Amino acid sequence: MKLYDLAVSGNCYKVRLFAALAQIELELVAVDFSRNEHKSEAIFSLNPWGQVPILQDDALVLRDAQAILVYLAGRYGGEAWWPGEAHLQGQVMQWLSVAANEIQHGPSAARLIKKFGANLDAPLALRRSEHILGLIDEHLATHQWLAAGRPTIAECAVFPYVALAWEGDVDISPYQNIAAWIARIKALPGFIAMPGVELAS
Ligand SMILES: N[C@@H](CCC(=O)N[C@@H](CS)C(=O)NCC(=O)O)C(=O)O
Repeated sequence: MKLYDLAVSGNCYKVRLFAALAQIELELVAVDFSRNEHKSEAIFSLNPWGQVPILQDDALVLRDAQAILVYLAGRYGGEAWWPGEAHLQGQVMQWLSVAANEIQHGPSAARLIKKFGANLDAPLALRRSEHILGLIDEHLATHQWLAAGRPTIAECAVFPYVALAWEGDVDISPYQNIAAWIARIKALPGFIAMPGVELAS
């Protein structure tokens, strides 16, 4: 099973992290953004959006980190990561949507601006970051994990850009419940790092 991948991408890390935690073997295919490979015919033929991550599992090709997490967990990860009960699936989905929306337009956008020079609205990204981080922190004041009372793919979707927020000059030190949750995730067996996210010391 192939993952078309970029090492510094938080979206790709969502998938790499889940595969590591769930012990799912992936063949990483590095896509060289410095050579614009993500806009090559080869990539467009797999994903017309010209973005990574892309998962290729035999004849199946999937784009979007959240969709890939649902597929991998449902097909290979067992109920631990993607519960069978509809009400728990709904709870996990709430957080996958947060990862694709509020986090993408908050901490992820702030990082794109600061680290990669993206032409986006920096004050807006910072305001959005504070808003969503405040909400997550409030939720984690009464929950150990985001959904279902155990670590699920919701953690894999939300964790990367929260842990990488500092690279966008987003200060996460006021959020003590988030700090504790980050430590719990880093303590999970199989946890892996990425540039900007260290292993637990
Ligand atoms: N909705 C997608 C977004 C993927 C995405 O934005 N990927 C970035 C790398 S993190 C990318 O390939 N950007 C290149 C581009 O948009 O042209 C997901 O969640 O996977």
